[in-house]
Amino acid sequence: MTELTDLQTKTNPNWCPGCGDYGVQAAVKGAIVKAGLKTSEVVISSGIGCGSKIPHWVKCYGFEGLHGRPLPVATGIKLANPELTVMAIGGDGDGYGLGMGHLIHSMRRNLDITYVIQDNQIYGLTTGQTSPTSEKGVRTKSTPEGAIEIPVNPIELGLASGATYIARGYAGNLPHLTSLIEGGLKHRGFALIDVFQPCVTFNKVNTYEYFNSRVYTLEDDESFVVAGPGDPDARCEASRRGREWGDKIPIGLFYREERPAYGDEEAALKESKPVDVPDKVVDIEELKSSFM
Ligand SMILES: Cc1ncc(C[n+]2csc(CCOP(=O)(O)OP(=O)(O)O)c2C)c(N)n1
Ligand code: SF4
Ligand SMILES: [Mg+2]
Repeated sequence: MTELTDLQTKTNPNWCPGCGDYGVQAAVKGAIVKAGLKTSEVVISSGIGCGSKIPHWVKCYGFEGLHGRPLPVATGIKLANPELTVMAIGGDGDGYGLGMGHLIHSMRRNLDITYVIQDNQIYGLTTGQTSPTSEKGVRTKSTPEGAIEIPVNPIELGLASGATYIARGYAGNLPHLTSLIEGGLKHRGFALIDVFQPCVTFNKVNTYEYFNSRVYTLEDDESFVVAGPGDPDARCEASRRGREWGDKIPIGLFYREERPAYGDEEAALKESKPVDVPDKVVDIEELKSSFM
């Protein structure tokens, strides 16, 4: 049985004191333990950003790649060795900006991947520019007169693109976030988990105080039913709650659907897994000439 101490790395994170990424890191570790996974069964693929450094500080397999590219790497790992539990983790800039194309197609493919997006509504690592989820009008280094665009809505994006587990958590509510990530790890299919992750250094609007006075959990709202594919009214309600933003902002599981994951329907994977194909020495000249 995996204990939290098994996931402890030799070095500690260097995020700013109070950064929401500490909460995400703790929730990821807690979810791996609660899901009953061995450290050798889990891989975390990340992009580039403050939050994307997380593979350095969760002791399982990890790959910190390129900005916006955690999903192509996660896809390759999952299809090569479907027995692994694969997570992708990265910032809002990483996932909803440069990586947006990968995100949409990964969701409609229903790859069996859990994607945690550290949504601090800012570019943290590059010291405070607007991100795709920054609110309209917010003043940052890159928008001194205020952001002109409206933000991406992750919940509606997930619903429209075919993700089969769509949730939103908050780094300031650790038990709730842990259980959402645990649910994503156990879910067979693409889990999108957007996480409010305060950047205490560069986002002076969306702070812990801001979220503490606004967030409520859908699980505590008796009038809310988690939507599925066969219930159009509940799906509309999930979309409406996803747009709710102001004095009250919901967190929790919005939508869940059981649909075959991409790897389940790929004929080549039914025959053999790439990881099981024995290594063989390739004659590079022969290979090149076969393409001539
Ligand atoms: C292809 C490419 N474009 C731009 C960058 C510069 N860059 C590094 S991190 C980053 C944004 C970070 O913001 P986010 O993904 O939200 O992560 P955070 O730091 O907020 O956790 C950018 C633009 C890069 N490394 N590679
Ligand atoms: S800059 Fe922001 S996101 Fe990055 S470590 Fe500091 S508080 Fe966290
Ligand atoms: Mg960010």
